[in-house]
Amino acid sequence: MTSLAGLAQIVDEAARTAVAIPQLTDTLPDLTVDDAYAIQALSVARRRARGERRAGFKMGLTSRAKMIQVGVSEVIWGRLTDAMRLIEGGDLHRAAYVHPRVEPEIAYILKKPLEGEVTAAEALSALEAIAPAVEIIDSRYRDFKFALPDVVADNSSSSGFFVGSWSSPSTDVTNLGIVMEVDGRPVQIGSTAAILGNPIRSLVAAARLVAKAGERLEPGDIVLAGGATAAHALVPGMHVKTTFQRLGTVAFNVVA
Ligand code: 0L1
Ligand code: MG
Repeated sequence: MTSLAGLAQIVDEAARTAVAIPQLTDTLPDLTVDDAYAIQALSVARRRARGERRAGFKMGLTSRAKMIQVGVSEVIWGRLTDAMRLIEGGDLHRAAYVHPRVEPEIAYILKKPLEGEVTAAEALSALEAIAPAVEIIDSRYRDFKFALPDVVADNSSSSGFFVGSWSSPSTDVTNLGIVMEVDGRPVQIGSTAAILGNPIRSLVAAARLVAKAGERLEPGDIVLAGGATAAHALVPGMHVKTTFQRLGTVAFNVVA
């Protein structure tokens, strides 16, 4: 059987070269979710070895819309690096991805560590700031189709993120309206309440799930709380603008 390091190389190379691969579970139907998190860690270690730096974590499948869209019903997580962060108001290069999609999220940045079982109040008191954000997800699997171990091994589809202006950590983001527009036309409408009923629950879950992997959330980490709507496919020529009630906007252009 291919080693976990070998599988990490396969998913990492697929991401690096933007070439789609078959699902790992096609040939390894017994691959477990624990194996998949080990593959994810090894594939992100390869990025780190190329010079990318830790930026934080992303939570995935935190809304019903997302679970229905991909047919997987469990909250998952992945790792962010500095190379995944894109400049708000700037360009996204379509050629760097297999089949990118965008989804609106809330970004938290921490001023204190969070580890293991924490309460929502403890999570709130660890916040440095809150911002509107969008995540670029890009499953490296053909046709954006995968089973749970596949997507976890593939860093939970994480491939990029844009963050808007930071607001006070006391900003109430429990139920804020969100409108994502493409070329001025609304394509997704939702609320931050779609993120586990309250996005702070996503940060609580991040502290717990990351601790299971022997890690903790550190000061300076960004945590993306998860998509509030279904994700929208990106093609060159699009101008994407997402407006978050109270928090502001996040915009970018898709270029070839
Ligand atoms: O961030 C997410 O909710 C996505 C997790 C992976 C599933 C997908 O690629 O849509
Ligand atoms: Mg997401």
